[in-house]
Amino acid sequence: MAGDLREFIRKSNELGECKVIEGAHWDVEIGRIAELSLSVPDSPLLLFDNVQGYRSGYRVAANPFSSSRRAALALGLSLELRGLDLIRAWKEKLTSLKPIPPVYVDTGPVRENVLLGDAVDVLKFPTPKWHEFDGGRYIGTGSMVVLKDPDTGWINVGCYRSQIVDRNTVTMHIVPSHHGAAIAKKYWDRGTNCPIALVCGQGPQLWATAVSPVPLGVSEYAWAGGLLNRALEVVRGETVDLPIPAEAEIVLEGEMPPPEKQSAEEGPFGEWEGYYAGVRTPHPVIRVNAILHRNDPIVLGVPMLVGTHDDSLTWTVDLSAQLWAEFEQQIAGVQGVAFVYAARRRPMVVVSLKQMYPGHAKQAALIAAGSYRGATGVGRFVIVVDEDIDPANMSEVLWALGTRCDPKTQIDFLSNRPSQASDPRVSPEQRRNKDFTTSTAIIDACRPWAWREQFPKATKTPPETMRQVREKWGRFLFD
Ligand SMILES: Cc1cc2nc3c(=O)[nH]c(=O)nc-3n(C[C@H](O)[C@H](O)[C@H](O)COP(=O)(O)O)c2cc1C
Ligand SMILES: [Mn+2]
Repeated sequence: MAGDLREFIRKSNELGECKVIEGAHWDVEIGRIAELSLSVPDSPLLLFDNVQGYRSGYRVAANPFSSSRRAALALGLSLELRGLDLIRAWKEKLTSLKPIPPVYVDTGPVRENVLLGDAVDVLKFPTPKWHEFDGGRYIGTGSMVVLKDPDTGWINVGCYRSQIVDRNTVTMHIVPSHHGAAIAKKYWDRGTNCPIALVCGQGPQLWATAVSPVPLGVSEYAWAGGLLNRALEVVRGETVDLPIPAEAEIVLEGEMPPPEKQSAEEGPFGEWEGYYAGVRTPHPVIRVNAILHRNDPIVLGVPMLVGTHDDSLTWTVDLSAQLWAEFEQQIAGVQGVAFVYAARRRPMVVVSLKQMYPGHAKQAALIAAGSYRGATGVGRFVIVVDEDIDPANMSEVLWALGTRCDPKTQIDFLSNRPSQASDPRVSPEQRRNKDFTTSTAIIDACRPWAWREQFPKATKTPPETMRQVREKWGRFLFD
């Protein structure tokens, strides 16, 4: 399994899935190249070197998880798995995962360069302005933020974006429902600054964990250790008492003053939904007191581009598997769960269900809509399909929708559901009232339970039979 970011890049290269691109400009060009690359499936990791105006060796890695094989590599799964098989394998692994707490070591590559005082300059790194109308350069996209609960000592790691303000100031953007927001507030309520470390470039397990709905009170570091099958090595921060991954690329250490004391304009940013929906508003800042970085550091960039194909498959796979695991705690019959990348993942989820009793489909939909792992924000469409439909195959899902769903009787609506400022469909009036809510459609695209036995038989050949046909005849068609 790949440990740090460099090992992941090396292994990606061995798979023939890494391209080095030289001479691109940080000002929108890197973002556009990364977006273009996502127009084909299973595109390579892009490593930008010799970025215009920057030293050779100071690099940006983009589209890290834009192929099934690299998603499997990151999650420690068999590289041949794809689609629902990949989601299933990850669900099985995460439900048996045993967290392993991190261990402190004296030093590590992250301490190859320790910058303090006047030497602190975040502009040293070739940080992209990712999208044309972004309000600034975002050093924190594929990043992770380390915070400590002042009451319990619990260490939380989450991915929250960060924009450069000046050489020693960056912004911090944490959605109020996320763990990081609750921790920062505890410091601010006491009138103190919140110690923080922003890691820009870390191994794939840490990334996958930072963006995963790991339960409250469980440290993402321990979760990543479980995933690595060994304790993650951390060093103590130079100016903050926080654990820092020993093999991280770049770390900004600092403090977040209460926002009423200091804040800075943030945004707009090309949001994950694919719009500049959030306006430029004051946000908390990190006063950067120290920078640690490796020689020839690599900024990991995951700006959530709207490509034809997924640039963060690990995230899509994890969200789907987490919700599937949640189902297994609650009801029988669920055959698979998949968030839909093209609908920007969270707004649309498909659940495949073997119906076993009246009302089963609606119950499954409500669980998907209501669980923390399924519905932390902008959940707009829940689609339930029968067990013969692969929820990760949109062609099959649309077949079910087009042929088994009577819209008037099989679609229900919920209202006042959690959304957030990045949601483009929050109306101007809602936005003024800070009413960040959405409605949700629950679409039952299953054969109606009451007369399912009379539902016309499908013409589609079952997969087992088709496998036999492929074995016998496939070579005439596909070789
Ligand atoms: C590329 C990417 C960018 C993200 N940016 C943010 C962000 O700016 N703010 C935020 O609160 N969550 C953001 N998230 C979502 C959180 O990282 C994710 O929900 C995570 O589980 C939160 O961790 P926590 O529950 O420990 O706070 C982002 C996720 C991804 C994949
Ligand atoms: Mn957390």
